[in-house]
Amino acid sequence: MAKNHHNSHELFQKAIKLIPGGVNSPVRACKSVGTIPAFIHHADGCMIVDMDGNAYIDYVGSWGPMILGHRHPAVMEAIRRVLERGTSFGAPTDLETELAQLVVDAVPSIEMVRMVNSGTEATMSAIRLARGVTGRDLIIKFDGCYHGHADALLVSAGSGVATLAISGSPGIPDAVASQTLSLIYNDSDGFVKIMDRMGEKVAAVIVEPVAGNMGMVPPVAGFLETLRSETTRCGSLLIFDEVMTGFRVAHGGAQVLYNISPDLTTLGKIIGGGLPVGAYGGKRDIMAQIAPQGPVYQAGTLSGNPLAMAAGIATLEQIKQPGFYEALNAVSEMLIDGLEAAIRRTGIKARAGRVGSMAGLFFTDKTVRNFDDAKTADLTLFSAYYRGMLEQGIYLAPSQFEALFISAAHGKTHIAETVRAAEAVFQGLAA
Ligand code: KE4
Repeated sequence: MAKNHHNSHELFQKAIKLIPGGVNSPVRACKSVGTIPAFIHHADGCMIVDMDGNAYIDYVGSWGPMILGHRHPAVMEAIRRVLERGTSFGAPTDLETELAQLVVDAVPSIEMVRMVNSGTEATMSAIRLARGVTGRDLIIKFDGCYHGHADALLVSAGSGVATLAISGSPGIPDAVASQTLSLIYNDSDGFVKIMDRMGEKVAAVIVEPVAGNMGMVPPVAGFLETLRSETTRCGSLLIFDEVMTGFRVAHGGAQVLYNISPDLTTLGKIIGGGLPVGAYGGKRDIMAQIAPQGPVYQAGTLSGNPLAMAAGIATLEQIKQPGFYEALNAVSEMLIDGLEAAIRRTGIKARAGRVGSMAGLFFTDKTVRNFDDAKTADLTLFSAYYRGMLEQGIYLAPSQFEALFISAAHGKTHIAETVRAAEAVFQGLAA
């Protein structure tokens, strides 16, 4: 029986009168998949429940933070405990140092770290720091990679920009946009050619070490190594944007998985356990340039917020337990194996893949290595798949250019149900 979305419809009609597009982040509007957003009432474990009482198996996980699943007891207890002390002080607390230590212990390239309130703030600050440290202006990013909505980075971006086919955005001065070059992801030769020509002007190269904002696209062999060697050769900084991959694809992030040591790393999502947190960190001599220790200014009223720190600490304490990633990756493998079997059985034109518990499904039979490849995906087919899966009780990111996230709360029964639903939807689409 078709799900009832009456309350979500009513709430959306109210929201669009007061909030642009009715949402506080564009991709949530579900415009590209032809539906209105389900307004959520609550979530628990791997399940999310909307305002009409419809329950779904959740593969968005708040776009990555909920690696433990929703309302994990340790996270909820940590927030309750700190709540008794207050909500915000605008002064240092022991909690910030505790989370900083957990990050430094886990991420090999980070010796010092600064907390901010979002991934955008983290990448914006890392870019400013790289420009301040090198005295150079030019930034290199890659088409389809999304690093938040700071002016310098909102060019040829992925995620919502790709979903909404916004090429950059009005409001970004040419003078700013011209200082950012966007190259082809996984194109090592093209990158070397640019660095040969202008490497000495490049302040930083920022990359998603596993792309998650053009759909999930892993680095091809040698790509990250080339970024590392060329930036070292040219005196530019290499920034790994691990807002999505950090503590997701491995405990130490993609830099551990691929054994690359960036100069700066940006983090977010998981380190906040669902509360607003971002962070940037790196070698001591670089981070020492940040105010008030150094001259590069960056600040934030709610940076290091005690509740957010508590949620992050509780989350990182859980995921550092022995066996956490092995178990999470085993369940993730089950999902991909199941989807691939369903694709074979139904003959639907689609490709599934994963890095750790960050997964992707492209509606194309082409191997996807960059944004142009990703754009060969059949968006009409994806939209029908999205709507079909929602009706089957599976909650996915409403865009072909996003990733799926599996949490520790996803069990074998949830995966089996997801694969069953996908096969049923594929059958209908392939017919
Ligand atoms: P926030 O400013 O949204 O916290 O983080 C920006 C960001 C930076 N870097 C990477 C690699 C990211 O994936 C993100 C944000 N991710 C998107 C999901 N694709 C957030 C979802 C949204 O925009 O609502």
